[in-house]
Amino acid sequence: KKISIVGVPCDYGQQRRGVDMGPSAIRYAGLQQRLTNLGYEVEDEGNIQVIEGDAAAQKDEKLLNLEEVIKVNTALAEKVFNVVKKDYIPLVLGGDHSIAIGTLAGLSMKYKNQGVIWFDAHADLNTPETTPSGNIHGMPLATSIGLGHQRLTSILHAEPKIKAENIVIIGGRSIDEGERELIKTRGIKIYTMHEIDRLGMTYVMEETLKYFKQLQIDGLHLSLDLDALDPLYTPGVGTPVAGGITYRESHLAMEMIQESGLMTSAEFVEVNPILDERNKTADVAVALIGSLFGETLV
Ligand code: DIR
Ligand code: MN
Ligand code: MN
Ligand code: MN
Repeated sequence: KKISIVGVPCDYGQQRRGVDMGPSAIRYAGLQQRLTNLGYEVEDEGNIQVIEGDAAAQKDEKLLNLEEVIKVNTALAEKVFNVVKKDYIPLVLGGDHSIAIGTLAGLSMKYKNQGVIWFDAHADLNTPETTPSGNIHGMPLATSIGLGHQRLTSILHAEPKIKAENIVIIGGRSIDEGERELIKTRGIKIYTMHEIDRLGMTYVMEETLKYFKQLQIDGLHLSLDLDALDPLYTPGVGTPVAGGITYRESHLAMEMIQESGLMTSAEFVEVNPILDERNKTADVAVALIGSLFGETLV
């Protein structure tokens, strides 16, 4: 029962400043105490260094801040690999969602058949060809299955970091045309808000976890974008979308992931303190992390 916290103060994957302060906001919401209370040995690795680039050198409007995003994700991938090598559970704090590129690259060095739960209002399956924004935080899942800019898909090694069929997206409600196409052609599993409304979160999580057991995954990563929740609960995100997952539903999902015993790593991203209300979104992140790591009501 050992957890390593890795902060990634990166805001280069999108265009709203402030998400680089996410790791501090989550730490100040009492993260470490929450985990030690559960009996974990917790090590805080501090933050990955995020190097500012030459703004004038940025020319590709389909891949904004590409050089910075490559640098931070390469450093993060190496760090995550080191954490899993010494048998700690990586808990990565964003930063914008582009950092999942590095997290998944690092994890792929140990887990050859890892499953990924992508808790998000978005599918993050854009490529430089399909992106409506040029924001790399809309591309990490596509990148991790090997699609997109070669320098992003080849961090640590040239192989895809995950298989398309090992992905389950939960909470989707803002999906772009190119992403829809990929979901269909690659057979990516998604439970949109429609399915969550119709089937209930209990059923959705039961199906998801059953699916991963069938796949005989050797590791399960949870990548949680705080915009998966309704902005009522997590207003401090860069791209809020109405009609999201509730506070209770998201806790239930975390508790069911814990109960499954499958989870081997997690990341919490897109907390932007500038857009937040009294650190509400970071507080929710820490409460969810508590449930994910085994807090129960009694
Ligand atoms: C949109 C927004 N699909 C894009 N993506 C976001 O820019 O690619 N992902 N916000 O979290
Ligand atoms: Mn996302
Ligand atoms: Mn999102
Ligand atoms: Mn986002």
